[in-house]
Amino acid sequence: MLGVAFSIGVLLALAGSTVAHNCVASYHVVSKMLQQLEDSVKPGEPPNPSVLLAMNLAGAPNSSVQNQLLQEIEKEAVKRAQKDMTSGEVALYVLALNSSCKDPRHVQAMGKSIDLISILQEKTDEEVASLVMKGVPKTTLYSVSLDALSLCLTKAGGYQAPSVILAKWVLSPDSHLDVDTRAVAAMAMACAYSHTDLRDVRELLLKALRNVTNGFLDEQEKGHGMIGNIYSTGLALQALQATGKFYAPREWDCAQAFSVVYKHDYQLSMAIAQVLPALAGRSYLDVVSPGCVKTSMYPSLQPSLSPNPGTTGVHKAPTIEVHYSIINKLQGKHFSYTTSVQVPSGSTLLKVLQAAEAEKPKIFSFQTEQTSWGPMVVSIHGLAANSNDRTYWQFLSGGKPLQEGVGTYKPHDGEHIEAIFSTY
Ligand code: B12
Repeated sequence: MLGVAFSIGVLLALAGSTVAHNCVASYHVVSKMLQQLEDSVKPGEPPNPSVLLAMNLAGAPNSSVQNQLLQEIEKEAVKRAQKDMTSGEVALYVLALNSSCKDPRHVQAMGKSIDLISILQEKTDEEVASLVMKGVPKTTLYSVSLDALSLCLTKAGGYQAPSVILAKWVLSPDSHLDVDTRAVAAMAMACAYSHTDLRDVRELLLKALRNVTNGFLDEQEKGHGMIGNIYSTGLALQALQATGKFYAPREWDCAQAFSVVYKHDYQLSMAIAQVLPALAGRSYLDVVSPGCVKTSMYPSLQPSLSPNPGTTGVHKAPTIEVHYSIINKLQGKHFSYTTSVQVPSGSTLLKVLQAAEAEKPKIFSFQTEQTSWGPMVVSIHGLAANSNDRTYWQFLSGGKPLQEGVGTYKPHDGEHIEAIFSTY
């Protein structure tokens, strides 16, 4: 557990309670999540810049884990940024380095030095060119939002064009952007708004920001605290933390939104990393350059010596039956296969896919790739997702898309899961 060095005033006001005070969660909640993030950092695994960013925004003490993560991030950037990273990944690396007071223009590792800002500018220009020529970004509008946000926060050029494009998408009645994308776009547009003098651009950004933030407040009211789903709510809360002036004089009932988040037991470090800044009263907009992170509401949190909870005894779970279909009506030779497998109750969907593959390997073969959200299914029955033609394997239950991936989702007895080759 992280604990102890907490100023008496804040401690008295917050400790022991899970109620939001001025849109800041209790110390208990924040320190538990920080501990979960710390525990997620494993040597030898690809570093996650969102985790470092969240730790810094939540005011984590400068621990050896953070330093180790920072070094891995610098190494990974030098190794992969130019050739293998998407624009959004580079943007997250820039935010993480900035939040650790490191200059992204001079990232040094393994005897080499790279300028991550120029790389980000180049990759953002490619996204903008694709949007202008083809009407879709090279990757996704979520990544373009991260690009614009990151360039704007580092006061580098190249954020205005993507911010204007994002504003137009937000305002277009048929664009249907998901909550996650609107949230990051709102943070990017809020940054661009405060750094531009052009009247037309400011007016457009203002309109888009009012649209997104009021839309979130409406969705929260309808969803009794939830904005989108439990995983998008964190980013929406960050956006609402940072954009108060765009929905004023309307008030935000942050306690209602926080209470939904408190009830959920987030397990994935990526999910925690997106919600934690908001619970600590911060957002990605608090990464400032130069200057790292704006002063925290929380004084430094210090690690205590409490041991990790031990593992409990293993019980043999009863088995459940899950029906599983794979369907391609999109590309090449169409196919549709269904099977039923028995797995121990409480198994993840990944276990179902593995059981199906073990029983009928010629039909239900599949491949995954490790990502920041866990294993992503990238190929089934030899048919691979492809970012150039914007295809992916979508997972549904009862016709509705799952809100979790195969590594987390736990099907129930008799459930029918479909994997459908789709476009995004
Ligand atoms: C864009 C996006 C997608 C795109 C990615 C396309 C691309 N090539 O970029 C597509 C449409 C393919 C996609 C698919 C899915 N997604 Co998605 N996606 C996002 C979104 C909006 C942004 C991700 C991103 O670009 N990050 C920025 C880049 C720089 O970081 P990155 O680490 O390189 O991003 C990669 C991973 O995020 C990965 N990815 C995207 N979604 C998912 C979902 C899972 C479960 C996994 C393991 C990986 C993964 O693809 C990105 C590009 O390679 C996030 C929102 C969020 N809050 O993060 C949801 C989000 C991550 N997705 C989610 C879900 C549920 C899915 C699906 C399971 C939906 C479904 N019912 O099928 C599928 C994955 C199924 C599978 N095959 O395993 C959830 C995950 C929640 C959770 N607890 O696991 C999120 C948080 C949205 C939400 N609020 O519900 N997604």
